[in-house]
Amino acid sequence: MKFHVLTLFPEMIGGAVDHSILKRAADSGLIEINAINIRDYSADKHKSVDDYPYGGGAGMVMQAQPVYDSWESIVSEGKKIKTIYLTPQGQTLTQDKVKELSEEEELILLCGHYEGIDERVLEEIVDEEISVGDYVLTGGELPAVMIIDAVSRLIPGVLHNDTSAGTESFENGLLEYPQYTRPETWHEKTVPKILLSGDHKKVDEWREEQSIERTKNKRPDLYDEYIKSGIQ
Ligand code: 9D3
Repeated sequence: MKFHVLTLFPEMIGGAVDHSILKRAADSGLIEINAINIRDYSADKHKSVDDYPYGGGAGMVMQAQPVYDSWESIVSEGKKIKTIYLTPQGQTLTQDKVKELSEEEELILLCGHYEGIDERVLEEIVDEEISVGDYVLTGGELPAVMIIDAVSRLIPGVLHNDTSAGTESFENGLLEYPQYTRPETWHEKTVPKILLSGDHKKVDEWREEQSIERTKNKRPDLYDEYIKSGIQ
């Protein structure tokens, strides 16, 4: 999967994905990250990319031309690549959406800054708008990294254990069961006896029970969905 990120702060993308799992995925060619500095496409000698909003108001608006030209530099070879604008006004990212995006061969992630981007270029290039939740950030760079992270781990070979991406939180609509490792006693707390029994069937049943109980307590909203889904 190739991720193109259109941004005024390309170092925020490179820095965040140059570690551990994503670094290994990039090194082994499973993912590729192409961070493009929109400022490199500025047409004026001062390299400006923003201007005052027509109609007045606070702040600056990113101009259509450098955004369009940076986008055009990616799609000029004629291929159709889904373009996603990261914006607080978008649909909230979900695991279902992440799964859908992981089916694409390439993605273009457009990050906004200042008071937004000239609407006319958005009309021409954006296929989908995505938010990462109802809170206010300074720009779309961290959301772009979140999408890269969430999508990459669904690509076969990116995670060591290829079953682990499928059997965890949100996959069946339940939270994960609690985990324990050595020592058997820590701060006077012991590991649940059943996990030491070696009875895999019993262990599986206990874990499922714990998942359901946890979801009921910690995420009653997910628990309601789980009940309504009828998959118990
Ligand atoms: C002055 C602009 N704001 C009016 C209240 C709106 C605004 C636009 C852009 C506020 C923040 C931002 C920067 N955020 C993002 O670009 C962003 C974002 C976010 O802030 N929250 C959740 N998801 C996302 S995706 C992109």
